[in-house]
Amino acid sequence: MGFKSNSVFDCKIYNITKIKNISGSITVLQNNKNIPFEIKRIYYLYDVPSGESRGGHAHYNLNQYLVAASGSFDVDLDDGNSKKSFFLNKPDQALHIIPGIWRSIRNFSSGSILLVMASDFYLEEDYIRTYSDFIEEKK
Ligand code: T46
Repeated sequence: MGFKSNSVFDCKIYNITKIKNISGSITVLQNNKNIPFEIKRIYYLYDVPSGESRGGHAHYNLNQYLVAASGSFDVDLDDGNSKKSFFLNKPDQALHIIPGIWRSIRNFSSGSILLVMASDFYLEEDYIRTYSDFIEEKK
């Protein structure tokens, strides 16, 4: 496992326990318990206009859990060889994106919220923002 060899087939959706009762549901993520990396940053995307897409980059080192906290969207992953798409629409499911994967997120439903748990702080130097650079780096 590593930036160059990481594949879209290593990115998976994990089911997280939903604690449900008559007054609603709660889902919990805890470091060293049910997430395979230590969370250093949480951010969320919202107010995405209809037809807009996000992402369009890869990371050298970042691990992320993506959750549809509300609504739904499609996540397209590309490792330079293979592509795989995921549909997220459940707050008790998380998509793990490992380093070395190009991603685009599209088809945001109205009012949707994309919650991201990340393994590191915001570092612009961890981004590859040009697809041709990504393909070069994966060789
Ligand atoms: C990813 C997808 C799902 C910050 O200042 N701090 C942050 O932690 C983040 C995430 C962004 N920013 C700034 C940098 C840009 O000026 O917010 C602006 C938009 O960032 P970006 O174009 O990277 O946004 P997305 O939605 O395309 O990508 C983000 C994450 O950057 C990325 O890691 O996987 O969400």
